[in-house]
Amino acid sequence: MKQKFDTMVIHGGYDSKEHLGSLTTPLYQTSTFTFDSAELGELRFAGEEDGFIYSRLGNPTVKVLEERIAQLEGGEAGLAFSSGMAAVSAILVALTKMNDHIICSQGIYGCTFGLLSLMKEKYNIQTDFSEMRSEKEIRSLIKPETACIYMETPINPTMRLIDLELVARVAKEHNIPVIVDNTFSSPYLQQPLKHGCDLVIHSATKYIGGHGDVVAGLVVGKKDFLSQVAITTQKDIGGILSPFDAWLLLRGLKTLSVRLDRHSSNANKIVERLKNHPNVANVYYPGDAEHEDYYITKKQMRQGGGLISFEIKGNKKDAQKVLNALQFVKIAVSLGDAETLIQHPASMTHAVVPEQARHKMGITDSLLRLSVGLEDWEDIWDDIEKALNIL
Ligand code: LCS
Repeated sequence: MKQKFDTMVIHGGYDSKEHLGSLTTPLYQTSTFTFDSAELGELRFAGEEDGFIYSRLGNPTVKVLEERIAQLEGGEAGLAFSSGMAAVSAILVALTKMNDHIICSQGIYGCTFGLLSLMKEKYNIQTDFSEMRSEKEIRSLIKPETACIYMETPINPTMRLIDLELVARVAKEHNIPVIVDNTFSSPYLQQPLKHGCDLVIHSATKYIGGHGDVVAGLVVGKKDFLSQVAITTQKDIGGILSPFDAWLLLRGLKTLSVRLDRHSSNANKIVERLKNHPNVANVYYPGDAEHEDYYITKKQMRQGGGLISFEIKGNKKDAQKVLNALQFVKIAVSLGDAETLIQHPASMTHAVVPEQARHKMGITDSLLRLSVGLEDWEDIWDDIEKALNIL
């Protein structure tokens, strides 16, 4: 019987019988693997015999993680990378060639935007940014050279959503692969492949790891495609995950569901209070029934998750004042950790995005992004409320 999600986060891809009965996945902290004979070495390099060769080409600890994330996303195969950006860049390099075209969500993590700008500069790969609100809007952007559709939903940091089924439907008509950066949701809250998308990317640095101690990336998709990526862009560009980081992610994953339940319930309570605070202008949270895109949340997300963005009544200096007044909520980029983190996207995660493009994305100077942690929500709110009260 196919295991349920909460069982797969703990057991997926691992059989203790294959590892001397070790309950937890052993850490194969090795750079290389010995061959019993020269001939066996030759067969392994030729792909005619299963087995490990060298840790850039595959490692048993990393392999368990790749199988587990594939199961959790409901995909055929997984691939692990040294960072979320290593995953994003490997997939975009694998799917595009010079003079191609990409359709991307109107709103994207700052470094992904930076990568798309680099690809335009170096290889004349043009990107059209789109809100992807309707089939018509997406269809109007498709060209013969459109190589892929790339999106985040929820979008970092505006928390706008995109209807996965709608985009996948249009893309299918034209045979264009759809890539979804699922970092903000994790597979517990949203599984894009089930809605017809082709590839899922994670900055595993965030909810997958969950403890703020790893930088990593994961991709899930079709086996044939990812096997090709493994022996081309991943092997030759080389942004592979270390065995120890894979081991930390396997440990973090075991509590994914319980962590996300708590992140979401804490966030729900903070959202209600933020909405009623006199110094807060707008609150953006996918689990809020008043969110503009709530109808999409209901279609494709289990819960709202742990991230809230909100605009204060004031300017950039006021936003910075609020951050500086916090006592235990930490000013830091990254998200999905046990600790509550807050940052100012316009001057931090999205500072690399030119001002005009930033405004198009909806990132104002008064916007703050809060990654609600696992602490007692009353303590989190107490700190935030006091900081807001100084305005
Ligand atoms: N995709 C999304 C949606 C992200 O938020 C990030 C990092 C990445 C990809 C890249 O992953 P990394 O290479 O860092 O593992 N987002 C960050 C953020 O919002 N604050 O700090 C990093």
